[in-house]
Amino acid sequence: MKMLLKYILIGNSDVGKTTLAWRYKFDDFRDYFISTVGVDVQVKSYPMFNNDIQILLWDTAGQERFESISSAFYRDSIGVFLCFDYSNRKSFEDIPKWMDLMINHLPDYHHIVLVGLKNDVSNKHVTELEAKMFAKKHGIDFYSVSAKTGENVEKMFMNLTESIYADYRMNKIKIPQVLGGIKIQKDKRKRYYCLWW
Ligand SMILES: Nc1nc2c(ncn2[C@@H]2O[C@H](COP(=O)(O)OP(=O)(O)O)[C@@H](O)[C@H]2O)c(=O)[nH]1
Ligand SMILES: [Mg+2]
Repeated sequence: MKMLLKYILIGNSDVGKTTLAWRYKFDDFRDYFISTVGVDVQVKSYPMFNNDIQILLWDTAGQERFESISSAFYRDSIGVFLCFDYSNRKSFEDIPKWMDLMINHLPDYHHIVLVGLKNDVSNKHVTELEAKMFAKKHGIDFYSVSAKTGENVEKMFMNLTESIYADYRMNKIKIPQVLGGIKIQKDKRKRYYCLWW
């Protein structure tokens, strides 16, 4: 059995989304897929609990203006990583705009994670406390990560994947309801990509 989970990276240009996706991929490289519709998708497998869980991590390819991201990018996303950059105050202040923009396009079952990127920099213009407070106010998770050092990267993706898997095992995810956001596939053919377009 194969579970396919679509995760997306959202946030202003230059906050470090692509670097994060590459860091995630290099820890366990499986595949790399460049689409023709302006998104890059990193694929990563997790053989857990006798299941093969595959994460499809979608990254916008340089079109991070709010209006230019099509609703297809958000559709069926079971995990949303809302990214800001510790060294860029505006990237944090724009987070509510990203939330407003995408919220109506997400499936009923989804998780939103606030991500503070470039945790390694010394010139921080956002404090961890205010990021934590924002996350708490909106009932979402928060991680402080660095794609440069790798701090918290694997842990962040792994924790989300484990909690989705647990919800699935406890029947909290109704498959027809999230059809598209989560797919179960019984054979090993690589044709699953087409399910997402
Ligand atoms: N110090 C530091 N710089 C980073 C980190 N991640 C990305 N960068 C730098 O930030 C810039 C923008 O990164 P990029 O991944 O292209 O951002 P994107 O536009 O959001 O995809 C690049 O110069 C990266 O080298 C990080 O964790 N720490
Ligand atoms: Mg990028």
